[in-house]
Amino acid sequence: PFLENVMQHKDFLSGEYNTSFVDSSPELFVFAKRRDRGTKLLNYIGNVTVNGFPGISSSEKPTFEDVIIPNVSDIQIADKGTKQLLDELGPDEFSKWLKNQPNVLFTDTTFRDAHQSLLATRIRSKDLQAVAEQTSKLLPNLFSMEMWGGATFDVAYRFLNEDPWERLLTLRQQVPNILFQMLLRGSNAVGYKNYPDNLVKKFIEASAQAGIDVFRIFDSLNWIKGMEVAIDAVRENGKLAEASICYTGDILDPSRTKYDLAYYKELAKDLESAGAHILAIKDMAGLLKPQAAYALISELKATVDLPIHLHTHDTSGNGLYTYIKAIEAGIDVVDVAIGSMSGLTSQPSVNSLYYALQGSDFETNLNINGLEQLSTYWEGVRKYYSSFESGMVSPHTEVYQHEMPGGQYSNLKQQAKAVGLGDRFEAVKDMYGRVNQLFGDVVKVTPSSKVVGDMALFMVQNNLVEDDIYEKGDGIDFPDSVVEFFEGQLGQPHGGFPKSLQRIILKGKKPLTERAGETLKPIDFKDVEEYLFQTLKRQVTNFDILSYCLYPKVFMDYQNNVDSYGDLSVLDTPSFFYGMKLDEEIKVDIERGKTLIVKLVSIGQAQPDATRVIYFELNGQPREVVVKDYS
Ligand code: 3PY
Ligand code: ZN
Repeated sequence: PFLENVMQHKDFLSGEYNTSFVDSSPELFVFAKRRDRGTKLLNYIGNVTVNGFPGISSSEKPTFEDVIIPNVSDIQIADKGTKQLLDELGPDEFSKWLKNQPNVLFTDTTFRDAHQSLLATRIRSKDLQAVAEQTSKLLPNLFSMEMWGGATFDVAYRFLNEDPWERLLTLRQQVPNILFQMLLRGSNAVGYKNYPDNLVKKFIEASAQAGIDVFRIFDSLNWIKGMEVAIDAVRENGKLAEASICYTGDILDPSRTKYDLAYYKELAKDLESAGAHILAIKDMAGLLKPQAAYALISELKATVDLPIHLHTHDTSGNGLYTYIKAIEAGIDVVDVAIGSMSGLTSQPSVNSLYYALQGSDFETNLNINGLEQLSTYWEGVRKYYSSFESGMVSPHTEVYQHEMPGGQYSNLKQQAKAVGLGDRFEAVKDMYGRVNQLFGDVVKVTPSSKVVGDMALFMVQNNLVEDDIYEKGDGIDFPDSVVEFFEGQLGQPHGGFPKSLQRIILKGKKPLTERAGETLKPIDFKDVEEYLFQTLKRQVTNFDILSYCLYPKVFMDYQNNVDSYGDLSVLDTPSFFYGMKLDEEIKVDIERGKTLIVKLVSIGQAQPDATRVIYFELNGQPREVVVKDYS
């Protein structure tokens, strides 16, 4: 292929060349990949059929009922939604419009936080795309759809073998009328550590270009310095900067003085000065009790001139009541999830809220029949993902004690299982609350929540209590995330670190007192591009460069998987997770108008080298692949 490329090159054809044009023409090294998509797909199906999928408990593929996709063929997409309004008004005027319009508006989190919190972020693009146009037509009055950020970026590559940018670009095409919202972890972007400022800026620019309109920015310690770079970058890109207060503690409890109303009012003023277009109250664990919501929102409305957007989780079961009180206090937007993807560690149900507001001054103009149809769709799809459910089946008021974010619950449970503490999760949860106090009562949200979780697991695993840390800490090797936290790598907590504990954990290392981003070396994106071009042997995009910078290993592993298995996003979800049953036949649309029909005929005996031959029919022709059996 190299020679073919050379011979077609314009300099070569014109005769005006010397050999240096080979060095200066990287496109010569871009070779069209062989199109053996069928074989790659069979390799994947064979492999997952024999070896299973990580985290999927049952080896036998269940029979799922067909999901019911709402029929919207005779509904036109509304030609004017919030997306058009933002494009027309620009972010500053849009923010004023939002504050002055009289209704409570809604963000649908079903495509991001709802499944991050209920199903370990495992919903695949295929299942989102199957209902995107329907959502856009049935819920044209939404304020926004949260559909990116948080853990979706990492999980898409790492566990789902798919490209999160492609998800965003495709959904953007399908939903032209509603604002797209993402969750951005300030200087941690969509990762778990601080990144250099130029990476955070470039990531925001690319996300805006790919279709994000509202950036909900937070810092995991409510440290404004950790958010400023991101707020400025969002403003420079002409998008909406929604800066967050992360809510922790309990403003109704006079004994918890660290995070009181005065603290939140100060923070709100600082975020307004930092350039926020919208103020978010990010109640990531669902700790904001109804009366507290009323008090907090009333006070903040009187303190800042910004529209306010409330986010909560329904873990305690009080989410709807909290929203009603917030609405009475004049909240502008609340985060909700479609009925069958709501409740528990997810957001409160929009279907329920619709009815709860009937007969009040705040009735909504949402289409309840549309909401019910979407709920039916998600009820069917959710069954594909049952292995990733957290096991929580009823509201847990204990969240008011341990204060664990909704998105962390199912994850920490998996982590506990992985280190052999599956049957001691009660102790882990209890320790989580105790570690919070040990650390001086900190804000707990990704990534600070992960630090508290890691320490809780570590203490339970090693049978340690608080006194042991103080008495024997000098001889204890603490988890990396805990050491980095006390080094100030995630920023500075309100009120500072507990000094004696910091000394014990750092063992002589000097902590940072400034923002990590100030001392991190800027990334040379040209270097990264060159490296990726040489390694992947193809033209690389800005998106590739960013993904590599954020998650180098995860991104390269994904590239290897694409090389072995091709584009797996085309496969239906049951087959993706469970493979195929004997004699089963599935259809795979690999591109528009091109369908593969795959039948699993038989699975050969394991050979001495632990391989098996898998016999398929592909479009009626016999085909075999050899896979390694890891059992
Ligand atoms: C995330 O950062 O992923 C969160 O959902 C925090 O609440
Ligand atoms: Zn959340």
